[in-house]
Amino acid sequence: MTENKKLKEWVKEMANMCRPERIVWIEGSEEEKIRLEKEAFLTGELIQLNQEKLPGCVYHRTAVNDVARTEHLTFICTKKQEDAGPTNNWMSPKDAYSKAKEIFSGSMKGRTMYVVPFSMGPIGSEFSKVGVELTDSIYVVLNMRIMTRIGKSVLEPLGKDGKFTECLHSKAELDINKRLILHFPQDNAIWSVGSGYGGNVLLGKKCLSLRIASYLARDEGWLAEHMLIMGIEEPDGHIEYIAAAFPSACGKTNLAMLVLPQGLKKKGYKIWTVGDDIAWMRIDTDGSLWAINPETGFFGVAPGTNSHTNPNAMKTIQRNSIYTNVLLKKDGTVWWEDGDEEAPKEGIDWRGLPWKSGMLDENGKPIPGAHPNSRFTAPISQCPTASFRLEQHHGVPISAIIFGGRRAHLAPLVYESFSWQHGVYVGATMASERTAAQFGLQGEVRRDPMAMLPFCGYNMADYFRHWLQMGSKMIKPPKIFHVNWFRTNERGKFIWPGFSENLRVLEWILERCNNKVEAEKTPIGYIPYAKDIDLTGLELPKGALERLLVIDKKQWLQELEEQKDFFKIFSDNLPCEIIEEWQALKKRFANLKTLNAS
Ligand code: OXD
Ligand code: MN
Repeated sequence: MTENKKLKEWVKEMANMCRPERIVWIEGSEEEKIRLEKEAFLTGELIQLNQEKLPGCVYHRTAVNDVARTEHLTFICTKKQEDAGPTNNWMSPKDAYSKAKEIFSGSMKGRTMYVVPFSMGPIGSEFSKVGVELTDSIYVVLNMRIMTRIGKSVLEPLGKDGKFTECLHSKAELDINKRLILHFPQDNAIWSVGSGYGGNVLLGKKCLSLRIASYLARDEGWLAEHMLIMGIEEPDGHIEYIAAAFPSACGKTNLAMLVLPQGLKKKGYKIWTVGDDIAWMRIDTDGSLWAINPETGFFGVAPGTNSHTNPNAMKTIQRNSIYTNVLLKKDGTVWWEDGDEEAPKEGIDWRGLPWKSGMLDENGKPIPGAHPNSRFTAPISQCPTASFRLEQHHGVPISAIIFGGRRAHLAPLVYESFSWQHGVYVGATMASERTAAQFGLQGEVRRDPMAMLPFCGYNMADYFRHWLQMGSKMIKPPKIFHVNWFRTNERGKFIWPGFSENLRVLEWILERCNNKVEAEKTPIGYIPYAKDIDLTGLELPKGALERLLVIDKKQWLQELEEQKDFFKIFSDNLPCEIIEEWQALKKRFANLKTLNAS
């Protein structure tokens, strides 16, 4: 299927190590998909769902100890440890290859090795990167089919000597003690073994599009980011695009495809979804930043997705989707906590065990039917708000970059940075509080610069430097904002309703980008005057918006100390611009006599 010498040799070499029974090159056709599904139904790797209610949908369960990204088993394998930096696990390439070779050796015995050529980004676009994933999992092939462009059409432009990222995956024994997710940025290679969970094995996603891509992007002068991309069309047809970075499980998918809140419907906006997880951004000849979503699908968290939080996702996943680790109902449909339906009386849970509504564990806690990190994989093209620019090689121009985290108190609903450099500092000091669903102390603040902590493929101090340099190369850099949908009141309840209503904040952001509204200058940045957030049709308690915009000096002084502790891990390598911004913020607070401090 290919004339590419390097590809042919590499497939042969990897097959010699993994020893599959056969090798199948994936061409990407519909017939091939049906053939693979049938095969997986026979072995139980997949279960066909009720085809009347969920046409084209299938179901899969991963091993019980293999339900999330295993960050502690994820390594950046550069020759020098300092190139991976203090925030990544590091292993020397020599050790990594030798450890992984032991696990890969003979791991595909009796299995088929699928060769999946894929393109991240429209085939042939200047933005795009080609990868080839070798895998012994049909589930992986079918997911890659939704999440990326795969098959013959990718190999043609690769030609005889085109470059590609080598992506090797084997489930091996699905043993957590023999699991490694290894990145070799200097070899443009990824080796993942011992897992079947999406984030570890769909190698085009986090591994290539963020870790390897961020490394390539630094060398080639662009940005690979953990960001959604969406367009907001005004009634006159003009569309502004924004890119937003929030840590995992903070609502990127919901924001990317929001529906208009009732109260703003008459304004006639239209939302366009470009992507919900990854943005690749380049400076174009016009001196501004343009972005593509390299993916073609959503790999979204099911629990909590419903017709209130995300009606467009609910419409997207009714057909041709893969459901993983949700509850399987007796009628061959699926269910998850905080979805649209009441819990069924019974079903088979994500572990494959009989489940009854109201079942409790030994500590008296409800036993979930779906795993909290259960997922749907669905094509973006099925999303009612899918952008018409998804296949355009140029991408979309970005007017605003938004950073955000989950902070119960500190950060106001929204603020605008003073400059690109200040915005990079805002992104570099991003943080989020752990929720009950995450391991660790509830409420504990976890620093997650640009939401890239688990995904930056090189030293994060150099990553900040790269961001700073990108700013100086742009004639019209996007403005940088910070949002926090999660401020709570004294009873611990969210003050801002979130979801659709977030459009009211995006509206202000775009007005600022177009110099249409004034804003109040505070030490942390510009915040809206309460009158400038359109609350038409939204019943907020009196004074709530003002409370959402309060900046508490005491809390910020404490935050500055915590940031200082975080910076220490980068020692001398932290760019001086970041330190300057920290000092300037401290000074602005010191010079302040009074502030609307609570
Ligand atoms: C994530 C994801 O973990 O997108 O960020 O799956
Ligand atoms: Mn993500």
